[in-house]
Amino acid sequence: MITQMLKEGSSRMFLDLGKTPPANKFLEKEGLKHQEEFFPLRVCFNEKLKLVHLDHIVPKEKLFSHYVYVTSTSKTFRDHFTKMADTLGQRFRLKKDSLAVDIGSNDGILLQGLKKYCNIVGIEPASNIAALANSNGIETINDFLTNATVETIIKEKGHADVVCATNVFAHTENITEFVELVKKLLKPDGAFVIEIQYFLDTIETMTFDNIYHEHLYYYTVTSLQNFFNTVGMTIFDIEHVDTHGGSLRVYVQKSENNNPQRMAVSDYLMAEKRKKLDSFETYAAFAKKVFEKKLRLIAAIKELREDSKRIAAYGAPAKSTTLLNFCNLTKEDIEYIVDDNALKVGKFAPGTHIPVVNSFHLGAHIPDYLLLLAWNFKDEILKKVERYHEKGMKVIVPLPKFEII
Ligand code: JHZ
Repeated sequence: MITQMLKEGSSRMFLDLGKTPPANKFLEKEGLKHQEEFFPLRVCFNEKLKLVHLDHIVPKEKLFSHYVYVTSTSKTFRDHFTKMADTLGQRFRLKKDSLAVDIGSNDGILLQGLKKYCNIVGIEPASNIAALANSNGIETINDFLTNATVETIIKEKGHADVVCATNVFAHTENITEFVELVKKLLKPDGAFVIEIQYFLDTIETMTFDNIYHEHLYYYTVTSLQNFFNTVGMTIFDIEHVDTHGGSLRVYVQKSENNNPQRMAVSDYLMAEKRKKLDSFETYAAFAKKVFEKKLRLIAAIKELREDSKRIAAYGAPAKSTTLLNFCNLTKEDIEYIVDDNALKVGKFAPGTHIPVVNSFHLGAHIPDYLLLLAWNFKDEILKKVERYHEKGMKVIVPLPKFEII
């Protein structure tokens, strides 16, 4: 088990982001009266596995049994997953009697696209989100990936041609057990397709706010390959995708399945060696720059506040919990956060207690500056706030590159 290996192995911490609440634990008004739970957010490098990981694990039931993130909120993601469904449908020649399973299927946006090719089923641990998917006609089992879930699917629908886990694999503590269940679920020649944030991109773009308790592991191709080799699986292709500041789509098969490995895999491995992703010093240098970014942002906000400028924010993504808490920005600095996800509106941001409002509020209370916390949707959100921008409201983009537009 990888967590066991990590405990035995030599992991060294390189970045301490302080204590933060779970990134998606938005509070109801009532919840403000109670003490919130904060957990250490520390990042380590394991020399043996060349793997970056958190050293404090928040139990998964606390994070995922009720969820507020709805994938389809942004057009960018609706388009991304619709396109991904077509890529998989065509690449694996999925047909009416094929089966695609999505683990952590959220509101079912990927399966919605796959449905026109083959049979589908989702596995989603958050009861409210699974109910949403089912009500949208996407058959979804409300559970984590367990042996019982896998057996039910095999019994009712057979083995899977494709199993997907997008933005789920980095969230899973016991990946050995997880992958054993995926292998059981897959046909002998089936494909396991994951999407993960790529830690090389995180380092190069300095998008450190993507570090929060839901993400236990921060993968590179080197660390992924090291892991898959221990469980009889082989990476046979990799594509770069530009979600979340830079991610990888990784195609994995059972090792006995000998599909030729695409050049992309060795290209990534060589590039990572060149960029010294196997060395602790690379990560220590990244950590140093994280603190420089923090100081830059705090200084800019403080200067504006001293100048009596009103600041609000757009987007209450999970990553904003890291950024705001790490930079000690509170409701004294940021008046409100606009989010288009109805499950977040009316609540208060974890740790900072900044109120989350809908976009009508922005129209009625136009600030001097709008901090773009969902910086990964810069173009989509800039379009939405264009008319306020034209009236003089400025937009602060905190990451990857600090800029004021
Ligand atoms: P977004 C999610 O992280 C959650 P987050 C999860 N834990 C994970 O692992 C990562 O993805 C990878 C809002 N928004 O997608 C919607 C608008 O309001 O960057 C979201 O609240 N209007 C699974 O939460 C937030 O911004 C808009 O027009 O960091 C974006 O969250 C748009 C475009 C977005 O993921």
